[in-house]
Amino acid sequence: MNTVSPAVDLTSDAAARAPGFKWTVSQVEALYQLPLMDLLFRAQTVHRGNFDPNEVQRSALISIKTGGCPEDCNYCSQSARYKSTEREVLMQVQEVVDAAKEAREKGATRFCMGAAWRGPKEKELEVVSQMIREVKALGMETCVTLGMLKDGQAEKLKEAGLDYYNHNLDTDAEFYDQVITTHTHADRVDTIAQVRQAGIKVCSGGILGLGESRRNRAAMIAQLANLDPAPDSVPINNLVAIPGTPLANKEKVDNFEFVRTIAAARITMPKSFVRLSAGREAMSDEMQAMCFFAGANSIFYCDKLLTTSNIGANRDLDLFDKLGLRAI
Ligand code: SAM
Ligand code: DTB
Ligand code: SF4
Repeated sequence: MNTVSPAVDLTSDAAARAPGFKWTVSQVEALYQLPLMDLLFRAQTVHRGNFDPNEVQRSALISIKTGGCPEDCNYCSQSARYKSTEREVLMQVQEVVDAAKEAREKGATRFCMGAAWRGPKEKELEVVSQMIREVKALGMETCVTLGMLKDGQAEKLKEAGLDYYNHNLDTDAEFYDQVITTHTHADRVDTIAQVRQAGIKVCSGGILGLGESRRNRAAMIAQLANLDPAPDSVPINNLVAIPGTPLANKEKVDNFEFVRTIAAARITMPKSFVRLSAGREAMSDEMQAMCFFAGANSIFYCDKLLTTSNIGANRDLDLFDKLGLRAI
């Protein structure tokens, strides 16, 4: 057992809220090493200080442009290199708006649109901007994830009414080139800075199960928490192993290690929504409940993620009912 039993120090969570505070990797690693009950208690305490613990935000997700991506992210079905997904063209604006209406009827409050691009071309950005305008007009929050942005593009998205831009750091800067070689961790940080500067809220998190160590996980959490300010929304994905990708046969992350990561995200980013993201379909109700207790307060609420299936609204409604959770 690699846990130690230091006293639960709640005062350090107040210190972490002081302006200019930066997390070291060792400090985050020390959180991971707490006995699970101490870690969960501490995460739940931070959670209750910042959120209603019985409320969970729900976003729907749609792939507006699937496959054929020039990037080589080892986990992704949409890279042109792995031939795991058929390449499709950019969806029509009306098709996307119809999907958003359907999601709104089911109770989603935010609509996320994802495209498998290294980054958008100007013409593509215009079409996506129109999608944003029309989804926004339905009264939903909007989010897009389009890859790296060039100067001026974030401002155009802001003008169209974009609320959130998703761009994950995905993994520790030091581990990044073991998983992705076609762009760098610094490129990701740069796009996040452009998004923030344009006044768009940042959604940035990571993915577990890439073969990273606990230290890599702690480093990724520290790198997210030390973005100034921390992302408004932090998706934590559990690898969905996709046949044909280099990570198709990777060993699964232990459930408690995943819960510890949610708790570490909650403690280090007290005011951010922490999203229990990809991989939920393979989780039991009890595992999801433990993630909510550890501070997750957002989910993807839809039958499909981008190319893989998700739990679906009925099972979610059932679980919310059993746990007494309210959707926001
Ligand atoms: N191309 C854009 C990008 O890379 O930012 C947007 C789409 S990309 C699919 C969004 C995120 O989905 C990735 O950053 C990664 O965290 C997550 N993701 C991709 N494939 C996944 C998989 N097989 N399992 C779990 N999460 C995955
Ligand atoms: C995020 O962090 N996870 C979502 C969303 N942002 C775009 C995507 C999950 C993708 C899971 C694999 C797939 O469906 O292809
Ligand atoms: Fe392309 Fe994004 Fe998939 Fe990487 S994660 S291959 S950038 S769609």
